[in-house]
Amino acid sequence: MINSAIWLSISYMLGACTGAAIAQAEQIADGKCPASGRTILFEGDGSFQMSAQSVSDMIRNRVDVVIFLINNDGYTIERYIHGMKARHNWVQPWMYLESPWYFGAPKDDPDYPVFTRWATTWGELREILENKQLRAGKGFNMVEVVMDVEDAPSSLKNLVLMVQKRNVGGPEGTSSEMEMEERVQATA
Ligand SMILES: Cc1ncc(C[n+]2csc(CCOP(=O)(O)OP(=O)(O)O)c2C)c(N)n1
Ligand SMILES: [Mg+2]
Repeated sequence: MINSAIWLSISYMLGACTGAAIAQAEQIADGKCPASGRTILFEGDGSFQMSAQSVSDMIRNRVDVVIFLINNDGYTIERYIHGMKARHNWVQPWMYLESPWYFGAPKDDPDYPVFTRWATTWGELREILENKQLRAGKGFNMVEVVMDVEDAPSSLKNLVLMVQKRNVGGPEGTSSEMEMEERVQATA
């Protein structure tokens, strides 16, 4: 597993995923990796927008990949750190699932199938996860998972709170810190 550590450089994972998938295909061909091996990427919408042209490289190199694109309308981690209402944390809503077509993916090529789906509920996601083509991981597979703007794991919310408290340096909270604490409690 390759993990982009929290709040380090975003967006390189699309390129890293391309390299990992090419390496995995070579290892499968050499018998060094089980043939059932798959390359699966979880990518934020904001991160995707910084290096979307990697999809072009994936298609050009016929990379077998499964991408889960987490669409929460922008930079949610930044919202938690710098404020929910900051305008610069929103990104232009793209038609993410059109990206393979824009970058010239083959239509109806059995050697390189393209699978795209959109999930807005758990039920839709569960159904997509049952799909045989997605599970096989062959070709270009992309699932756009739509989330609420403020949806984030409690571990992230608590981390942000802890860092904010440490940065303030005193026992008294600032108003934005207290706002954040209320928000964490409200959404826990
Ligand atoms: C190269 C780079 N630019 C900017 C940042 C600052 N930054 C950290 S997280 C983030 C937003 C990530 O948005 P997204 O991928 O949509 O993830 P989300 O938090 O919404 O799940 C930004 C801009 C960074 N870490 N690295
Ligand atoms: Mg996002």
